[in-house]
Amino acid sequence: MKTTLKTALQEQFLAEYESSYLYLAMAAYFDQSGFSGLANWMKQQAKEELAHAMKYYDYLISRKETVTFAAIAAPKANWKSVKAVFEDAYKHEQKITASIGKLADVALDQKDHATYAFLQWFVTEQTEEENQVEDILHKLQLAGDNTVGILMLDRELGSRA
Ligand code: OFO
Repeated sequence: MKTTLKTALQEQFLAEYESSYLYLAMAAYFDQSGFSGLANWMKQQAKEELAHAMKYYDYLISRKETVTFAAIAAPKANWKSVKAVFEDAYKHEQKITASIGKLADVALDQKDHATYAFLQWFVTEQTEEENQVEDILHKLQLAGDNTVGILMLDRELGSRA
């Protein structure tokens, strides 16, 4: 595998851990604010991100490439509202979608079809992740400052397993 592609995959492995860390920080913010359902949703999301990281780990190993480790920056810990948390989550997913798009471009550029095929799962997954967060944001927009509406969403998101 060419160095640029290998480095990009190693960086994405780290980015998935960063995502997990960010969502766990969001979960803690919700738990500490009394929204256990929203916290549950974020904890499940944090677990999914770890599973994504492992896909990169396994792929690098399967291609006989090195898995590299680096420090993970501390995520933000405070937000001004429930909506602000999901706005950040949405921006974060858009950023991840863009970086997977770039990774796929590099794979195509280098005619590494195996990596390009591997990345297709993530391309599909990102559409789903962006849609899920967008849907929650839409519900929060409808709820506005209505606490009952936010508590109903808290109950709904508490069932994510
Ligand atoms: Fe790994 O999908 Fe979100 O960031």
